[in-house]
Amino acid sequence: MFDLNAVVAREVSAVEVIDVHTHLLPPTHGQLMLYGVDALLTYHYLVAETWMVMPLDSEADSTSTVPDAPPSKDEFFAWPLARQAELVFEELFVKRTPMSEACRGFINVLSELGLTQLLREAATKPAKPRLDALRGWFAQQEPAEYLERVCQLAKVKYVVMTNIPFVPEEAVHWKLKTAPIVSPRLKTALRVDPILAGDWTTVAAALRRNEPAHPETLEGCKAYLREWIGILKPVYLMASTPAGFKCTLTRRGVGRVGKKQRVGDEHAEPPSSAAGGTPTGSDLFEKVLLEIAVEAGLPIAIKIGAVRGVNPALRAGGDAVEVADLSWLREVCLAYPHVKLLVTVLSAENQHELCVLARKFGNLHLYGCWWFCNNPSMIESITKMRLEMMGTAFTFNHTDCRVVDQLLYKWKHSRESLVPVLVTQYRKIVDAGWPVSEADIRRDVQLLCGGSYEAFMAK
Ligand code: REL
Ligand code: ZN
Repeated sequence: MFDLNAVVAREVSAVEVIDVHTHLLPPTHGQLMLYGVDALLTYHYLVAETWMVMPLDSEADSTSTVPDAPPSKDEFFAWPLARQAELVFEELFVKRTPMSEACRGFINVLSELGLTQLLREAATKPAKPRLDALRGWFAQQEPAEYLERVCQLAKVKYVVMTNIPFVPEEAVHWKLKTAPIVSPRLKTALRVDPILAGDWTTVAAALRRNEPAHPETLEGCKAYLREWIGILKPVYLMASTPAGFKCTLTRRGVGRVGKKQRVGDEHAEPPSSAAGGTPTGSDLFEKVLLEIAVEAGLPIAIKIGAVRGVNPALRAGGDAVEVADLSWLREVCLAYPHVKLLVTVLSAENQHELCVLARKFGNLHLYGCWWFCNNPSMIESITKMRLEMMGTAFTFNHTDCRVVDQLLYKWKHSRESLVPVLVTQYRKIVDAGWPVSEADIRRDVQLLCGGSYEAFMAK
């Protein structure tokens, strides 16, 4: 028998991964493609960690004339990005040991780029600004080439983006005469959170603003999604659920993908719409998103368990987690057997139940260790359970990167976590008498890192 540990480590480090969900945007989106030292340090994970150690807002005196007096959160966010980054670096890397996963990630990004020496110099400089030399290095990178270089270094075949037509600054890039040149490393996904959130104000505003405008009705909403599917050609539709989300189905989705859905049940109008009110998230999910998914033959990627804006002052860093009730998901899987659902959950408590559901429904594919679960200890325990319950029929991880360079650390850390878990599982099979070959290991690693996702998408 070959050296199991060495072969698994070799295959995991060599595999070209598919990153099934990120927030990266193409170079043609200009400033919206984030990369470099300031974007890395102002990642909301690090900003939230910084505010754990800053004085309380009430202690921060905005009128203080003392140089370097601590800012309030609002002042901090009003600062130029470079100044915010200097503060984060000072608090988390200079005054303290950069112990957390996100801090280690920043160190590893620079190490992968060969910039460790510049980082050390930054940390030992006598005063701020500490990061100018690093800033200078990133300023020399040409965005499109840099994206390509990072993908090669991180061994990422392609990433799926998050494309949000509801955000005007993003939408504008897709409506230009010269359409955005999307690198083959970037695939599109149509993100529609306001629909699941039942945020009719945002939806209606987008319908009005769109050129051409669409009527502010469920039909108008479907027309809007059809138009954006035409523009983006997404690989899937995606939404995260609002806290406490439930969907009460009023119809049975017996339609096959690519065909118009047959409506089985005549009392189909949601009570709120029937009463002339605005539709709920449940209405919009059923009567708009599921219908469009059936019609366009597109999977829906759902992210469950975030509680948005628990501390609004922290902006993107202010979201938290809840244990979600997944009973509605069970109903949807059953009622819409031909709609493919890619699902991830945020709470540790929901992971086991989701594994069970994935075993029950061939139209549910489980992907990634999302956000607060994307730490080695969690990745290892969650992946161990998934291998035990699902074999290789799931997608091991996604990065959720917002900054291009993060691909370097997030995949490095994920690969590190996968090796011991796989080795332990293989050992058990080998001990039981099954001959695991090197080719088996290569195939399994490929399945876990994108192969199972592509097989599911091709179903
Ligand atoms: O796609 C999402 O809903 C989340 O991943 C984001 O809202 C979140 O801020 C993200 O950066 C987490 O990793
Ligand atoms: Zn995300």
